[in-house]
Amino acid sequence: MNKNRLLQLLMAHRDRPVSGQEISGELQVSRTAVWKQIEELRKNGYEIEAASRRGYRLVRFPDRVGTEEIMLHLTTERLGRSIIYNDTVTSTQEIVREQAEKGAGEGLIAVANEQVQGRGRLGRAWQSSPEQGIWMSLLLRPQVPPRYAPQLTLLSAVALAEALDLYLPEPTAIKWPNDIRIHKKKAAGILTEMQADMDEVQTVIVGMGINVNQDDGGFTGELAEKAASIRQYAGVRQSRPQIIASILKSYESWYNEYLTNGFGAVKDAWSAKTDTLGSFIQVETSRQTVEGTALRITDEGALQVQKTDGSIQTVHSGEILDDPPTE
Ligand code: BTX
Repeated sequence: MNKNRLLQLLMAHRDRPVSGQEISGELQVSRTAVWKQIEELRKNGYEIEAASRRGYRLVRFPDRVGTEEIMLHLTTERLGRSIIYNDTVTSTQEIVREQAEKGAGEGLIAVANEQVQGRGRLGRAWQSSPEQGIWMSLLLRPQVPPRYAPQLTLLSAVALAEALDLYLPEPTAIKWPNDIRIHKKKAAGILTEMQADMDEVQTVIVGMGINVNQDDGGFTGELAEKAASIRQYAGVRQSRPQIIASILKSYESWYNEYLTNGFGAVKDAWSAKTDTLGSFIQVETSRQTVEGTALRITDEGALQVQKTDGSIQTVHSGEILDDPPTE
């Protein structure tokens, strides 16, 4: 029997018990098979009430980010329809990269409960503690020229920020290019790694790290000042598989929009959701530090900065030096 179908049935009837007979009729299996699967689910941390004669009721599901838990919430057509879950990995980026090299298709995701070598941009480390967050990588194979890579970076930020807003009392803001912040503290980061030949992108692996359930003591060292979790602002623990499903839903709809109509709507949404445009910034690029007012995003996805001498400089990638967090 498909465990997932049983779970879906129980999920759909969380307000009342479903009888063993009803389940066995619906799923075309024996009542003994139903009972065995219920036991199996319980072993995996599902709390299922069983009232004699009346049936089974799902009371609580575990906060696991396993394949079944994600599938239970997933409403996408393509993204996340193939899932690789591991409890502990070095980095989910590596898992997807290996699969991409073997020819895996667009939409594959790798998710882990913990990363021991989670990484950020420019070789920085990304803290990925067990149970606390979403550590996930997504494989894309867009047929676009490599110079459009910054557009995908901005698209990822829009998709992720919009999904996280569903769980927060006030909206997140994007810091160029793709930090998702709450009160200027980083709640999520995105790492976009691309492989391309001269004129076409081969693979893009989008790594998303989202702080979900850390409490006030959950960040230590420099992160105590700089990082935030959804729980800290939402007030209660959040369901990670549900958030994953929301992210993939939002991502799929922005990605479809982008592939069909181009970068325009993404650019507008990003520009409306950032707190970078209009601010005075210092951007460190690989060659220099550019200082001035962040003006706009170009059609290719680069950032234009107006320097104090009035000249305009276009920055394709870099890092904005930090402004202090607000409470
Ligand atoms: P980034 O280079 O913008 O941010 C890295 C910096 O953010 C670190 O130097 C540190 O100051 C801070 N930082 C580290 N961990 C956290 C955290 N948990 N919350 C807030 N701030 C933190 C951002 O890089 C890209 C992060 C992508 C992470 C995903 S997780 C799934 C995938 N696998 C993987 O190894 N990386 C990606």
